[in-house]
Amino acid sequence: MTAAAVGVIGAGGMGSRHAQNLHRLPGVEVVAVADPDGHAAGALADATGAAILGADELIMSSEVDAVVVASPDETHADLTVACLEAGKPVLCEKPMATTAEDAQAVLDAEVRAGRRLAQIGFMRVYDPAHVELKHAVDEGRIGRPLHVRAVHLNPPWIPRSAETVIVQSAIHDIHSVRWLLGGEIDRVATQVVPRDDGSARLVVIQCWLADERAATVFVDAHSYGYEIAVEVTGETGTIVTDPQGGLEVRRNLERRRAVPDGWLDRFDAAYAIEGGDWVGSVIAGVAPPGPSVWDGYVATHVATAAIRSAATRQAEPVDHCSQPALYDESTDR
Ligand code: ISE
Repeated sequence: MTAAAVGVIGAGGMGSRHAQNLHRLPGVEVVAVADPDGHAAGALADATGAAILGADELIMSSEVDAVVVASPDETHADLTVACLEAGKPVLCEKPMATTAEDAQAVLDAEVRAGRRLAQIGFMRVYDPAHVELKHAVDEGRIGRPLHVRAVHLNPPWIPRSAETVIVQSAIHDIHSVRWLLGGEIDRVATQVVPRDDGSARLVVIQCWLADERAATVFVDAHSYGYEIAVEVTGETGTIVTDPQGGLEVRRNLERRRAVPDGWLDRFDAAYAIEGGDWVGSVIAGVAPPGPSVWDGYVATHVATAAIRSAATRQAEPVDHCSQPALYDESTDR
């Protein structure tokens, strides 16, 4: 294949961002979009020259080589299964699934397909700051990594339950922990600090790795702006990403920095690199290079254990099946 015709399901912020990034790439055409919101679908179709189709129609269309799933979270698993059953490469936004059962269905579908076709949108693995951190850890600059501290601040936002904050926000940090430590989380303990209306303000997840290393995930669901910071402590030192970035303006006895208002701004570069990497694998006809269905599956299991722990107020084990042979050849993302 020398070109790719992509269909995008979901014309909200994320779907539009992927569509526009892909549309700019040589050899890539966004040929179809699907969204029950006719206005959003129309705007994205106008911007990219795509046709508007229903989601199932888009997946089955012979005009569509590969699909981006960026619809509401609880629809990701079914749509991804449909793509896998149709033999189409798919970039599925995180979370791959919102329940352990749905995660199992996606894993089973890809194993049945017998080849890796899906990439999951844990885009931090494409973020230049995270990539630099990962290289420094892998080069052994701080010796064996022992602990990850992930700090995830969302701007003041719609009230969300602890469950939603975990599957929608903390799931990124869960993937970061596995990626940066190169190990599996086998137990979690969650504490939720509520807001007055009962929604979650802070979600703190303490993670035990199978080999007794540790991680701490801290999400503030309603903070002052959008900030993502990661600190890795190793045997001989600590590495921290700079959550600040950008310019500091000094005047009138003040130092001021702008803070991103959300992920589309903060991870602008990551989304563009992610889309290019994924569609490059579609054109080359090879397995997707980024986070796999196995990564999406394990992250969902850690998230559901964290949700259980928030309810029981006890540490909860993370139980899931062992890694199918299809995922033996892992990527370094
Ligand atoms: C949102 O859905 C995202 O995917 C962002 O990357 C994440 O940082 C945010 O917390 C989520 O709500």
